[in-house]
Amino acid sequence: MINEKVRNIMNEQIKHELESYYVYLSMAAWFHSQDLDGMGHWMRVQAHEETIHAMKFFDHITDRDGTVGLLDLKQEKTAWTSAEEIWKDAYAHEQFITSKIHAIMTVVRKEGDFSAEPMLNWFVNEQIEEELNTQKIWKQCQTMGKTKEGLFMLDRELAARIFPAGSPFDPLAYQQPAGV
Ligand code: OFO
Repeated sequence: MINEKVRNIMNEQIKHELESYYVYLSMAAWFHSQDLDGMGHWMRVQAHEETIHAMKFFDHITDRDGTVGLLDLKQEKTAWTSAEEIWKDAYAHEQFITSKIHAIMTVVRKEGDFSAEPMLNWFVNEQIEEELNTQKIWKQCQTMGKTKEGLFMLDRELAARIFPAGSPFDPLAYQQPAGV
């Protein structure tokens, strides 16, 4: 059975992961409104990944006989003035999420919850990648993204990100085969 303190902080993390989903979906909407569809696509894939993160915590609590209690979601920002601003925010957001994951690890260790540590280690590693990806694109925006041509080139590159199989965010995933 899951320890109550660990359950509570993981329950809160479900909210943070779903808020991440919301943040990235808003960012996708902004990019699409600016005809930066490659960046919009990248953000849609990211949004989908965040729902997977939320469900990892959801399942961990449930599998250990705990009860998930979904909390209200908060949306801080829905408009930006440039692509560079968005990528800067995305990187800052991932740093915030890393601090939350580390806070959970602190509680897990303090409570001696050996069953939670392996799944949490997955998130510790994942956050290295999350920060790296957003920071890298933010940096590219500050260099090649300064010109219109450079920004469109970067946009095209980011269109190549692949959706996890069957993602509901993938416009192609639910397309009816021809003739059906
Ligand atoms: Fe769930 O890692 Fe991003 O936010």
